Amino acid sequence: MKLFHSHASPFVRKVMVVAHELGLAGHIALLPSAVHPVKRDRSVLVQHPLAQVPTLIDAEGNSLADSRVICEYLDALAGGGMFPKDGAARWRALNEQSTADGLLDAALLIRYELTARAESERSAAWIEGQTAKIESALAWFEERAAGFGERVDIGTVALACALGYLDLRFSDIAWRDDAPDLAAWFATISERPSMQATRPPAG
Ligand SMILES: N[C@@H](CCC(=O)N[C@@H](CS)C(=O)NCC(=O)O)C(=O)O
Repeated sequence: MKLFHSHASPFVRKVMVVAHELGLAGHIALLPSAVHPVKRDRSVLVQHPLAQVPTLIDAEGNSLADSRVICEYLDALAGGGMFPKDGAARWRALNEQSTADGLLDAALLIRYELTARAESERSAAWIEGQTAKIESALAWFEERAAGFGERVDIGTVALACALGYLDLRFSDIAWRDDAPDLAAWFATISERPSMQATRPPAG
């Protein structure tokens, strides 16, 4: 399998953490990409119309996007492990994944506002709205963090990757100040080999 990736992408990181946890990381060759919402990367575009990372090319040459589909695909390939099979545990993990991904979508919208748009086109109200979304998602997770325990599934992995991205790109958001339980939980899960192996380079 091949994966179009970028070192800083939190969605790619989620896929690779899942791959490490499932023992599949060694079967995935990383392909470089230069994806951008405006200047699209044609090498990814010819494989998938959204031209985003992560995009996976499977062993038969089929392309798969996005991170949720790729993670579920890898989980099926490995015979399960990262997606609780049914009942409340499944809906909880999927809902946590959606919320963590939504937090990341808001963070990326801010990032693109600041890096892909001319200064004269930027909207302070837009950035404020997306920041509020990040803050309310963090508060939602803080309410739940004490109950995470040692659970490692698609919900907690998505959250860990989202928090890692905030630390990488939004160090001005001092999220630990208002989320002590989340901070303690994140420090522990960050020690896992899967998280260590996928740590983005600083900068
Ligand atoms: N929902 C997608 C989001 C992927 C995404 O936003 N990837 C970013 C990089 S972190 C990207 O490819 N940006 C370029 C673009 O949006 O065209 C997923 O879960 O994979």
